[in-house]
Amino acid sequence: MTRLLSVCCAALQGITMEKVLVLPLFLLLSALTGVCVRSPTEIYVEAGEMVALYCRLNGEDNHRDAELIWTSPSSQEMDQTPNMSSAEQRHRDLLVHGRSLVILNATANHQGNYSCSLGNSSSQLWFRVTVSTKQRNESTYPQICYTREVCRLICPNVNAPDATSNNDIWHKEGESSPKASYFSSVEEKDHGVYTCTRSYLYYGQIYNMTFTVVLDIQPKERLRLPPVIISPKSGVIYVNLGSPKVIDCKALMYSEFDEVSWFSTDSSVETNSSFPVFYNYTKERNADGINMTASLVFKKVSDEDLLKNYTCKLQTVAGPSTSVTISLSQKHSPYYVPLALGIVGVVVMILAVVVYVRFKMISMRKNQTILRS
Ligand SMILES: *[C@@H]1O[C@H](CO)[C@@H](O)[C@H](O)[C@H]1NC(C)=O
Ligand SMILES: *[C@@H]1O[C@H](CO)[C@@H](O)[C@H](O)[C@H]1NC(C)=O
Ligand SMILES: *[C@@H]1O[C@H](CO)[C@@H](O)[C@H](O)[C@H]1NC(C)=O
Ligand SMILES: *[C@@H]1O[C@H](CO)[C@@H](O)[C@H](O)[C@H]1NC(C)=O
Ligand SMILES: *[C@@H]1O[C@H](CO)[C@@H](O)[C@H](O)[C@H]1NC(C)=O
Ligand SMILES: *[C@@H]1O[C@H](CO)[C@@H](O)[C@H](O)[C@H]1NC(C)=O
Ligand SMILES: *[C@@H]1O[C@H](CO)[C@@H](O)[C@H](O)[C@H]1NC(C)=O
Ligand SMILES: *[C@@H]1O[C@H](CO)[C@@H](O)[C@H](O)[C@H]1NC(C)=O
Ligand SMILES: *[C@@H]1O[C@H](CO)[C@@H](O)[C@H](O)[C@H]1NC(C)=O
Ligand SMILES: CC(=O)N[C@H]1CO[C@H](CO)[C@@H](O)[C@@H]1O
Repeated sequence: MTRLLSVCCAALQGITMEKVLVLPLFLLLSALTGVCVRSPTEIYVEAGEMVALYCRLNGEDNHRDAELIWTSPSSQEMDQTPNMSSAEQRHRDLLVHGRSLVILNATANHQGNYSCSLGNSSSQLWFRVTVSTKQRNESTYPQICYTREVCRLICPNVNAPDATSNNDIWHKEGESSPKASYFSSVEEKDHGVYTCTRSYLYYGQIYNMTFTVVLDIQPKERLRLPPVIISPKSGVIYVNLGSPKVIDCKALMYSEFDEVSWFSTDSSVETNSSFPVFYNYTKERNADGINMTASLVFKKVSDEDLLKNYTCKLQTVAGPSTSVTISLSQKHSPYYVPLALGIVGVVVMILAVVVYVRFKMISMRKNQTILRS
């Protein structure tokens, strides 16, 4: 995707790194769409290859449905490409597919500046196509796999019509026979430069598009677990009616945008501590992530509270939310347990005293007999 990315990066001017870190992805993407910068995207293609120029203009709302207009070096005038006659397209080995202009069989005649724009909008993207006849000179796509893990080489997705067959043909640089794109357990020695050739059928001809993927093999990454609720577990929590109760929901997460909150059966729980049931929370940041604790506070557990379910929900920006649901139940016969413990205690003490006295008397008698004799 380097070709596309260079367009994006150009459009990123004016957004500082700080903002990028804080901006949620969707904001970032929407910020990208309108802005356009005139420096052209460099495209290198080998003669005889196919290449697709993707127009990454989404347009502002009022231009969303506008036609894409391409200009090419061979025609100085504007091409209303959606209506460029197919004979004309074929003559030039050009094809418009969706938002892409496809050069089917690159020749020196295709070199030069291309642009796309949306309707009458002012934003315009430029591409500078260079056709090389010597060695392969094109964008490379980096890919990382981890030692002793499954690795599948990914042929970059291009913005061209569907390939004729799904069978991309892979070659490793310096080896003549084709390679499989799948490693069940990838090794250090598998790193290197791979090419992927994908075939397309147009006008009864097969055209090839070749991509270069640079595979890097790295040691296994330290596993980062998904955000998780550590406690409580779903189930019943025993409480004393009329007593205060605090239930801590502890979660481990990695993003400032992740949140832990409590819901009851019918609504979200208040965070206002003047309510009889509310929750408050703390966040602790450390090198491993963020520990967040949301404490559900019952000032006095009521009968009503026993009828509801309480759900602690962890909402994450990175994935689906997770939750645990608990309900409250009254502790059974709260006075029995201490009472029983008390009785056992008393019995044990009495026994101890009896045994002690008994031994004392025996030893005293022994002493007396020794003295008499
Ligand atoms: C591509 O162009 C070259 C040079 O004009 C020609 O020899 C070749 O047959 C063309 N390939 C296809 C698939 O049209
Ligand atoms: C393409 O545009 C660049 C400026 O962006 C210009 O310097 C160059 O001469 C143009 N090339 C052609 C073939 O028109
Ligand atoms: C652009 O075209 C739209 C209709 O396609 C029209 O409503 C709008 O006024 C035009 N804007 C300019 C600046 O010409
Ligand atoms: C491709 O070739 C051009 C000159 O023909 C050179 O300026 C450019 O750096 C080369 N790009 C790569 C990726 O080799
Ligand atoms: C396209 O690739 C296939 C398989 O690699 C090859 O047999 C064929 O000759 C290529 N066609 C062109 C026009 O380069
Ligand atoms: C909390 O609730 C009380 C009573 O409903 C209200 O008076 C108070 O303004 C609220 N406090 C906050 C911070 O919302
Ligand atoms: C949450 O509220 C409880 C009860 O008012 C209080 O004891 C506790 O300190 C509060 N915790 C935080 C982090 O504010
Ligand atoms: C966060 O929670 C984890 C797991 O319970 C614990 O090992 C770690 O010490 C906690 N970190 C902080 C800063 O409380
Ligand atoms: C509480 O949860 C249990 C099990 O998840 C469910 O059977 C019960 O209907 C729920 N009660 C309410 C009031 O939602
Ligand atoms: C996609 C597009 O704009 N198609 C137009 C091509 O031109 C005919 C008339 O010649 C229009 O009817 C199409 O809408």
